[in-house]
Amino acid sequence: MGTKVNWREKRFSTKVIHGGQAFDKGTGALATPIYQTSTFCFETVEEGAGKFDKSIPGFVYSRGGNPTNRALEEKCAIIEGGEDCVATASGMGAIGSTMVGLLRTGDHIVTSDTLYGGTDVLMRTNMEHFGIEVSFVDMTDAENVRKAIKENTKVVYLETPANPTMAVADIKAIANIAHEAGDIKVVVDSTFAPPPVQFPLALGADIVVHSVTKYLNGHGDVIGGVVIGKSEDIAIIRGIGVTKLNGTPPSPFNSYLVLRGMKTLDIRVKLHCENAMEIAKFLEGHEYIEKVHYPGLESHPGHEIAKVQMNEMYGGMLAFELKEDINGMSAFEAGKKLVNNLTIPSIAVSLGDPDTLVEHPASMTHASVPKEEREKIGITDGLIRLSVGLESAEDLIEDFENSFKQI
Ligand code: LCS
Repeated sequence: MGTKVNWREKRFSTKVIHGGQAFDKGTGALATPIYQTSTFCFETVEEGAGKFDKSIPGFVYSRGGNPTNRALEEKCAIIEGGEDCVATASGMGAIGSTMVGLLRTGDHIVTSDTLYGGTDVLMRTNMEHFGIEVSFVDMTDAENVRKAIKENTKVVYLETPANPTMAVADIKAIANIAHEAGDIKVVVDSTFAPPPVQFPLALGADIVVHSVTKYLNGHGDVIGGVVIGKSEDIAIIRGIGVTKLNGTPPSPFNSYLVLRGMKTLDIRVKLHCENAMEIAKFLEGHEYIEKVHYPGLESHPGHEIAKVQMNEMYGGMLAFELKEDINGMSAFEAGKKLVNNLTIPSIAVSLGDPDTLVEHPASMTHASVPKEEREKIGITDGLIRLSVGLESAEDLIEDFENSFKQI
């Protein structure tokens, strides 16, 4: 049965259900059990020694490995097309563990000027504490990466689409530039474009990270992360980052929930994309709207790259700005009124949930980015970010129409 099938050879909707999840050998349980245990027992000292030196496969202690977490890791490696994966307690745990695994004092990172606020703080402040140099570039032009690479560059780190401006970077072009320049790892945070929208490893990236909190779990009830790539890189990130320095494995219960959520990843993500496209088009056509940032719109500067790189699906995230001087109000004041009058979306950070979520990056997710930097990259006070959920797109559009009328 399932154990003999190479799920990697199957189509996406099949691998996302079966990958990493053969039925439980001990009991026959179809759903992967929650192995809620800290430690694992050995029949003999010899067996313990063998599991420690890895000559006998198996588990020793749940910080270093756990069967429920392992099922999640195997599933994620299979769906992203990577050799291996390590799961973490959060997306930041995945990013931080990757950085401490791959970098040493004196190394240099080239990263994007537009990142999730937490990652921006990690790059802008925390990396410096370890003596790691960071250059920030506009990654919408891959040539900026070439110009920023130095002799000590070890990592190129980017998000695409970027949180929250939806700026699109060309993964293939950036990976080619980095790999031509030397032994540089290209790390892509693909949280905004989960599979089956975007597959960074197939485009030449070395490592892909996800905040599993978002689309992979997809139900808004877990914080988690994953790092996927070549076995040798994942072994270092697991050993140094996740197991030792950070100590950030997920709880088996959370991995169980993510495995459960991922069974419907394919159909959920496609519906997020369809709904987002409808809402993006509606907003773009509204008289009060100045700009809609959605890679699926022809007006988006990264649309042509996104068409290929995002498999014509474009994701469930968008951002928009209202016009200045609507009924004498600034774009920010009018935007606040619009959001406060919506009845279906919840005002909350996070994304990728079945529920539509709306937030104000300048005062919430990106409040930690210095105002001057924020404005340079387009995180204006008037920018509103929408994580389009799985409700009826018609209901969401009606809700926006009603709310616009109340401005
Ligand atoms: N990467 C991206 C692109 C993110 O958007 C986030 C969180 C993270 C990494 C970190 O993941 P976490 O540790 O939270 O699992 N983004 C958030 C956001 O936009 N609103 O709330 C959290």
